[in-house]
Amino acid sequence: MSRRLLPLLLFFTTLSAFGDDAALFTLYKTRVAPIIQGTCIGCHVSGGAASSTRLVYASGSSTSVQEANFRLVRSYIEVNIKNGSQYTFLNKGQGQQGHGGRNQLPRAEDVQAVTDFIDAIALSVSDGDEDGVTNDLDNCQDVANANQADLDQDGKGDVCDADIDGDEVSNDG
Ligand code: HEC
Ligand SMILES: [Ca+2]
Ligand SMILES: [Ca+2]
Ligand SMILES: [Ca+2]
Repeated sequence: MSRRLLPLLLFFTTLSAFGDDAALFTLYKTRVAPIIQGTCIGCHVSGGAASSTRLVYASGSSTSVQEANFRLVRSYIEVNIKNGSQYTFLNKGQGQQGHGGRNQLPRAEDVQAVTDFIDAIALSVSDGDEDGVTNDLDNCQDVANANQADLDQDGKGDVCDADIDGDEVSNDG
C-alpha cells in the first residue's frame, strides 16, 4: 500500500468505528468551515451574490452557526451523491460547471479538505455490508444485520457486541 493511502485508510477506519456524525462534524469544523467562513460566504450569504442558491450560510463561529452550516452543506452533498454528481460542490468551488463565483479553491489543501469531506459523507451514506442499513445508521457496519438487534441498547448490534447482554462478562465467559 502506498504511503499516501495509509493515513486516508486509517481515517476512514476511525470514522467507521465511531460512526458518523461526531467525526464528520469534527472534520467539517477543522477543515471545511474555515474555507466556507473565509471564502464562500463572501457571496453565499443572505444578500450576497449567491443568495438565491441552495447554499446560503450563516456567518459567525458559534456552535449553533457551525451546526447549521454543517447540516446545510452535508445535506446538499448528500443530494449530489444520490443524484450521481458526488463532486458538484467541489467542482463549483473550483470554477467548473459554470460557477458564478469562478475558482474559489486555488489552494491544493483546500481542494483536499473538501474532497475528504465529500468522501467521508459518501462513506457514511453507503452500505458496506449490504444489509440495507446505511453506515451512518448501522449499529454494526461490517456485519449484515438487517434487524439491527441490540439487546443491551449500547449502540453496538448483537452480532458485533462482545458483551451482548451488557452484564460486563463477555459472551463466552
Ligand atoms: C464571488 C461570489 C462567490 C463566491 C466567493 C463563491 N460562490 Fe458559489 N456561487 C456563486 C453564484 C453567483 C452562484 C449561482 C450560480 C451558479 O450556480 O454557479 C454560486 C453557486 C454555487 C453552487 C451551486 C449552488 C446550488 O444551489 O446548487 C455551489 C455548489 C457553489 N457555488 C460552491 C461554492 C464554494 C464551495 C465556494 C467557496 C469555496 C463558493 N461557491 C464561493 C458565487 C460565489
Ligand atoms: Ca449496512
Ligand atoms: Ca450491519
Ligand atoms: Ca449491544
